[in-house]
Amino acid sequence: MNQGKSSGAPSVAPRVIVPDSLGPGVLTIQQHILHEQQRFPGASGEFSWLLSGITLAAKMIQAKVRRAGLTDILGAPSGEVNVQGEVQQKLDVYSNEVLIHCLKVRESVGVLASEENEEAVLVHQGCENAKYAVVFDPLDGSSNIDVNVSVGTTFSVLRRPAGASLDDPERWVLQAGTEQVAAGYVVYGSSTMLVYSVGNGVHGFTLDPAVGAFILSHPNMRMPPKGAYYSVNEAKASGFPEPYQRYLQRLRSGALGDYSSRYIGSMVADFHRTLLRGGLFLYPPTASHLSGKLRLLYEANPIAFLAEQAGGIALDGERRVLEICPDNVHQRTPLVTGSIEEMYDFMKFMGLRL
Ligand code: AHM
Ligand code: MG
Repeated sequence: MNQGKSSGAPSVAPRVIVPDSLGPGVLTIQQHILHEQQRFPGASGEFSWLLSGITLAAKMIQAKVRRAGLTDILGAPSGEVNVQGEVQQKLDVYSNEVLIHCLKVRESVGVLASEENEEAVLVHQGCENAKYAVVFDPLDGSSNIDVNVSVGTTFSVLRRPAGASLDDPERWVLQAGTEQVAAGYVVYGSSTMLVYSVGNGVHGFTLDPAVGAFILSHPNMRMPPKGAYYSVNEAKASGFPEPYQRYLQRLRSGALGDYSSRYIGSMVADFHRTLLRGGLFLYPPTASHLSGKLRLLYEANPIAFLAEQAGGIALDGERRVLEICPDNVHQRTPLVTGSIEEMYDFMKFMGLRL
């Protein structure tokens, strides 16, 4: 039989269509990231590899969080405080170590900055060619750790600025939130969910503990245009600037609709509800934190990026959070974020035009 060897035609591998009975219904976060990467011509896969470091860390942290009451991981190590002067919990310290461990071996990562470390640190391995900095709060909602209430992890990925030297890691991270190339959070709640964006919408993945993979459960998340909840630490309201106090009175008055309050005290969990159900999350300036309590780079910026990507708005009370040019790694900011209708109403009430 003529095998076609003499014709000179290139041999063509027979085309086999592999049946996929699961169909597109089961998409892991790794598959999703690879798919997103195809949008960037010339993408080398480094970015996907970086994000897989975050998903690995998230799985390791959630495993510890899930067993927290069974192991000696609750509470504070003797007398440790972080750079904010706040008591560090053992889980804070563990989560920080896990993220550093999982990210520092990614060659594309040059600089890491964390709520738990005083300075932005240069990652030694492979940083000559490194393209990215990653900033994170390893475990947000520390006051909730010991009482079995949802906590989270927030992260933001920034591109190395042109000409930024290895001697100046701060320059890598002191960038406005508009420069984020990816941002997201993990919420360790009734399930573990990772929500992220690379600037092409917001996508949510639920960890399937039986499989050990984050599975796409919430594609193209959109914040409802209006909600029925507002979320703020009302116990501190007498220390809020007076316009905020009057605005809360407006929300309670029913002028904008019938609202209930919800406040968990873990920003990630409070924002996650706001993303799914709409409404407002506020952390205004207070008597003890005149610039607000939340940290700009690794708390407010990722949340603001996701809020805008999902069709919401995020302000520091005066301007877009994402437009703030930081001068300090641990800089704080007020944060008001939520659905478009409530945020327009807030802006009108405060006399803001953006
Ligand atoms: P943390 O990083 O020490 O956990 O602090 C941040 C948390 C946020 O998750 C939350 O929104 C806020 O602090 C709660 O603060 P408060 O107890 O003052 O309401
Ligand atoms: Mg924290």
